[in-house]
Amino acid sequence: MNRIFSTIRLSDILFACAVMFCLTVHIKYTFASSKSVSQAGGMIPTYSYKVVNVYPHDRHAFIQGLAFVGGFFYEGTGLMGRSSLRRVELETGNVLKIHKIADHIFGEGVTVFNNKIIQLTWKSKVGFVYEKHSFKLLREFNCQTEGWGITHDGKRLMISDGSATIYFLDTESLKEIGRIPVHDENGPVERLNELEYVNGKIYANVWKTDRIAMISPDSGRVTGWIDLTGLLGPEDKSKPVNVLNGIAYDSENGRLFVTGKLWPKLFEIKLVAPY
Ligand SMILES: [Ca+2]
Repeated sequence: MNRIFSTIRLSDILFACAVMFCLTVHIKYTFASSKSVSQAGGMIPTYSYKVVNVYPHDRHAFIQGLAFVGGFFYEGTGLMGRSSLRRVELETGNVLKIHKIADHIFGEGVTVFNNKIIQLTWKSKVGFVYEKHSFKLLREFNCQTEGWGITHDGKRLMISDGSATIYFLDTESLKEIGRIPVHDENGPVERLNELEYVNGKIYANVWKTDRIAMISPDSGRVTGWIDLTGLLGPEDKSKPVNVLNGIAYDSENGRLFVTGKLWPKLFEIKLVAPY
């Protein structure tokens, strides 16, 4: 009797241990999973901003591309019949040089790579390469996607097409050499627009928002957000303005500039960390 009782007790104990072990493993992985998701979401900081300088800007310029090189802005403007490439003076907003694009083409992003300017177009599946100083057209090239924003990291071009994908292009052949899907903790980040490469990150305007995504070029992960709500005041909206679009980085002096489509002002800002 005692032997049977001992056997039953031993099996009960083993069964109880097995149940406890399974419960422990389940609870551990359940909590670990929700914790990592929570931490991933909570760890993406949202930066605010401080305005350092305000400069006048041509409010008729439907800004689709913005770059700052050698003390000047290089701008690409859009809309049918109003698209152009411009060299613009920082302090005054004066247009120092302009190249108008054919009326049937909608101009998009621009970037300056060495002594060349590369300009995208929206749906024409063509891009332009100009000599930086003279704006002489050096070549045209084919685009596989719509053209929205463009920037570079010194080694490759980076292009957006309004989706959640950043495409990398070879700087000579202008052919695709890779791509990354851009995402945050909620999934793909769509409508990536004007781009700027800043200190190892790709900054991207998100179309129809006041937000800029800071993207890792290696993983496509959004590592931070910039919230520019309120940058353009009500006094600047007496005439029609469109969305925030246009980021330029002065890498020599560490200045970050932003503007928008049909905005009468261009801002130098500093980012303010959330903590
Ligand atoms: Ca830019």
